[in-house]
Amino acid sequence: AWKKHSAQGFTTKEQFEDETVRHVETTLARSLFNCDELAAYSGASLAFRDRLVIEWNKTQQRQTFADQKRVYYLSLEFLMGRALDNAMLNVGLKDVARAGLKDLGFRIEDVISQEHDAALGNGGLGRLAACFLDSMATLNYPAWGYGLRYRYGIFKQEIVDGYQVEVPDYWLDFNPWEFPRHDITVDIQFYGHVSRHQDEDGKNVAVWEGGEIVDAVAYDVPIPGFQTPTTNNLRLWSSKASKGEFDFQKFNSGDYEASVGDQQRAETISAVLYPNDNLERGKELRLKQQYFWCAASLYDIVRRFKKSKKAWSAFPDMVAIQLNDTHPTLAIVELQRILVDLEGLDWVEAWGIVQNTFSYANHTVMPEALEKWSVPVMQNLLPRHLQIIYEVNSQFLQMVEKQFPKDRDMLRRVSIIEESQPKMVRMAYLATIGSHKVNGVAELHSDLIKSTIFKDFVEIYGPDKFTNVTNGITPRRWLHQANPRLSELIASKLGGYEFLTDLTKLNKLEHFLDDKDFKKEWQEIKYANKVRLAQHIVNTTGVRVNPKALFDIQVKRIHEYKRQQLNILGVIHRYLTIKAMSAEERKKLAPRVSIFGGKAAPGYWMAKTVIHLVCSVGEVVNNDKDVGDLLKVVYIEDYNVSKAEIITPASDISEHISTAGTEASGTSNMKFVLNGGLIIGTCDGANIEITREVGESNIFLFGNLAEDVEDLRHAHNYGSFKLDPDLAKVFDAIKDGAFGDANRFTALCSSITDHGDYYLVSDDFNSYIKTHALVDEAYKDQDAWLEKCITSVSRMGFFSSDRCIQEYAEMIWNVEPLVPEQRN
Ligand code: 26Q
Repeated sequence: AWKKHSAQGFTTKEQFEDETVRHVETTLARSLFNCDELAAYSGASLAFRDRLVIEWNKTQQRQTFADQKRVYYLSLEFLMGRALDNAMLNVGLKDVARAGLKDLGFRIEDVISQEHDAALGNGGLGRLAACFLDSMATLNYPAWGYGLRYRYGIFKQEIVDGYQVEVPDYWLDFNPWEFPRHDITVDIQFYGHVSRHQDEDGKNVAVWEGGEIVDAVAYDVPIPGFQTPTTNNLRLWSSKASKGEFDFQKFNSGDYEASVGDQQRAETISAVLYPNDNLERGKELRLKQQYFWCAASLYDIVRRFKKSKKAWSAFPDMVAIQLNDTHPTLAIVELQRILVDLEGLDWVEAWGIVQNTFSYANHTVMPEALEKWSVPVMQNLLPRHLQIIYEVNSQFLQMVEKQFPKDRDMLRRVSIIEESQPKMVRMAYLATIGSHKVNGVAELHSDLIKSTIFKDFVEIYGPDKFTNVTNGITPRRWLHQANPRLSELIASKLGGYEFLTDLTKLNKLEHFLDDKDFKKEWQEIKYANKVRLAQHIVNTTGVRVNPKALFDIQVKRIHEYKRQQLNILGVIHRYLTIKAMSAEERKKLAPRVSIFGGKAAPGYWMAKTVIHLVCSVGEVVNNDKDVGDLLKVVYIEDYNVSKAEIITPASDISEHISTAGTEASGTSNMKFVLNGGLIIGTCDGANIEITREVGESNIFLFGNLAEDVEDLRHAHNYGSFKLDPDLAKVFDAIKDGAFGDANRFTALCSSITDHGDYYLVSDDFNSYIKTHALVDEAYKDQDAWLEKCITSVSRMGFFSSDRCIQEYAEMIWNVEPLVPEQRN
């Protein structure tokens, strides 16, 4: 008979209060009399954590006994944001908590905002991993995430005198959401050398010896599904000096200081997240991070498989490993090493198992973001892995040679080893050769990779190895949590919250396009969201913005290809236009607030210059009496997941204006439309599919197409560059010092005017300005605008990460959901 678990956790307000108070008084050893918001946050989190832990243990037990295939999602980034709000909503007890906290004298919003964001990622790729964890748990897939437990996440951004300043993000002071597993420790080897031995059967085996050992310690984070019985596990590895090594050295040399130094060197591996987004810089420590994490994860996965006592040939039937970009590619090599060197399988059988286990998602076509590692660096750090890579390459090239006899150039092009000085290992090729499926993240992007970086590989393997899975976002965080009032309004019309787990249900909203009360309430909610953002802006920047103005938002990592420079140059054009207008003309203009946010990689000088230009323009425009409310320009400091939850619901229009063919997908575009904002964008990434879904009349597209970019660039380089005349006026104003010392912006301007305008800012400028004029016009008809917004939201069902995960599960992973048996 089924027995109720002794600790089901609270369900009523009173029980929640009891649990929270108990944790404050005992777990935290604090008196209720000096219980501040932080203590209330801690107590409430521990109360919710207890609930999650019960489900988590049950889920893990169920998955162990189920004897079915699991997914392992390997990502160097998990941009999780806050956990408490999410946990409350997922277990369906936020209202209970709100009432309980109120009794205790707190506002739930203040308590929630005590939590430090878990910011273990840079941008889109890391947030995608977090959305996927949410969807996998919600859809009851037996899935684990594997990542690194960085001591410092992405830096905090301060804007000081209009410049970005980076501040370390030490986030682990008090983190109730992680469970250290000191008993789960893996020895990870680096450096050393390879020798050959005969085993008992006379077989020649490679042995990797010497070098140094670092310990990987597991920290587990529970990932609750939305109102499902599944709570999955995210396992993050932390580096520590190996106990054996540390003691041994101390003993050996008596040099205490040196061994403390060793200890610190070991801990450096998981100390900090590399803050580059879409830019690779071959630092040895980054390669160390990658191997440390891949080796620890693989050891864990293999150990779990071995408990099942199945034959190795069954490994791909029990294990699917998804590579989030090429960052975990060494996992491929590590599995081959385990199977051949440690488990004694023959090479060919092992390689078949490896290929059937792995799949690889590509997130970029841009050459500067493609990972390559120098052969000498790899030789030194991972000598055995380099040998395996050479062997894989040799067998691959033999196969290609048979298929394309005498095509020497083909062999040179597809070789894993680039014959440069020094030689380089091309990780995207290794990932492709070691996987059974490779996917891009939006249709255009998946087509582009097939015709560019993987063109030869499509010839070699045939087109079926390459596929598309268009990205998605979790509607739980990005609608229900970020925009609770809109979620509630939708639920009241659709008769419940089913749309949160089947987002296509939103299409029923189109039936309410004539419902006056519904529309009025929709508009009120948008306005309230804008008021909230305006409040945040005045609190943090001192700039007062009018919530009735059109909010025009671009928040994402700062990168030349994303073209924040196009946006700010357009804003300057608007400013100059306003300045040239008569008072009468100005009255007809729709007031605007241009909102920017996002971090620049600390070494990306041009991106930092863009931030400085935005701030400098804001300084001038916001204090110009001629302009008043007609234009305000603000930079929101330290854009992160929890800020996005405030910003996304407050947009009227958001900018997704990358040079066509450069943004693999984009996911904030989806978030903004799902929250009732419209988009101005280029025909790039997922914008194209958003257009297909919402209809061309509900999106503002502009600019050159991906297919024309190459020719335009070529033309620029052969003397036919013509600066757009409106843009020329903008540059004149900058050069005249209208926004402070012009020298600070020389390089930015000349990258466009003198150095080939690689990102086509000038080519797209006129189209961009004209399209913004259309936006102004459209916004004047508030009724028509509202109809566009509601229609768009109703057609966003496709962009749920649930759809996306189902596609991965069916087309790539071949895994089934696991739900508990019903027992009475
Ligand atoms: C690589 C080597 C060394 C150091 C850093 C890196 C590195 C780190 C992060 C390279 C790339 C990234 C991040 C890439 C990224 O976020 N790509 C985005 O992925 C999203 C999810 O698929 C897409 O929506 C975006 O279009 C894409 O830019």
